[in-house]
Amino acid sequence: MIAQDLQERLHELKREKKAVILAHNYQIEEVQEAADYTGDSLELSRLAAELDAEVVVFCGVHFMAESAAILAPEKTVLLPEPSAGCPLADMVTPSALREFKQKYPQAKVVAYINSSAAVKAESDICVTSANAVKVVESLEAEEIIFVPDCNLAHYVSRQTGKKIIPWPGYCITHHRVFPEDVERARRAHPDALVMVHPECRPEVVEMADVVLGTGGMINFVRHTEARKIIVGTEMGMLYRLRQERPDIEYYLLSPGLICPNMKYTSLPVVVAALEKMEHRITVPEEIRTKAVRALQRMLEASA
Ligand code: CIZ
Repeated sequence: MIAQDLQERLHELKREKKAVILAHNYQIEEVQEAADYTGDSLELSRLAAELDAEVVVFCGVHFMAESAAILAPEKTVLLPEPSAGCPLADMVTPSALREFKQKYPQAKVVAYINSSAAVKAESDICVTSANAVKVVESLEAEEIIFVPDCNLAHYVSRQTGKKIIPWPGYCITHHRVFPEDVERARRAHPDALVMVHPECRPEVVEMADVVLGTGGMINFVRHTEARKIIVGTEMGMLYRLRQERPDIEYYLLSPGLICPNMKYTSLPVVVAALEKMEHRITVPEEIRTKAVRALQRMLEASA
């Protein structure tokens, strides 16, 4: 099918199935264009719960669709491409976390939203890159186990001064950026601002002018007077930023900033998902009730 036919078929299917298409900021252009809403994983999961739809097609990776299923258990949540996983989320398992917790019985467990439902269920509270500093500041605990991203854990400990015990996980895409990439990009665009994601290595974060998650980056460009920005996050974000502020010139910090899992979803894959009503993501109720508690605590702490 050609692109025009695919768009039409998608419209038909959406009406027929009472479906809504949600696309993460890192999705490819054609998927972001076809989506009803784009955003970060938490924004999209909240929309999944609030929107008047029976089916939610979550164009992103597995943990994101799981978060939608946690917050919207009465809806059918589809992940169009079942192999779209998150290596960072896979770096911590519930059993390994349970074992780790025994070493630090006094510690509170903070789970980055990039984790499985089962890991969230083992945690006291969740965070996103946008609210991690505020949420961790609100905790009274002396010790905090932070899973699974050690770079975000480091950033939060620097910002809050809290004692954080990091889990040794990392995002394979952001961790691939080095200080030399920042130097090279600054040399090529000396009058551009450097904006990076806190999943980058601490040495990279240290060199940046602005450190924000994807939602924060979108807000930032809405208001900035900067005309050139070097962007240190997954390349799909450039499309989203251009939609918001087309007058700004954006440069990707490093050609390595591409998440293969985010690129598996294409328009034909989304259409096929709705046609076949695949691949349904569900969370067992005993895990969901615990995971939703950790998410709700985060929403209260970051309100
Ligand atoms: O939570 C998200 O959506 C991710 C993966 C990154 C971000 O900064 O928004």
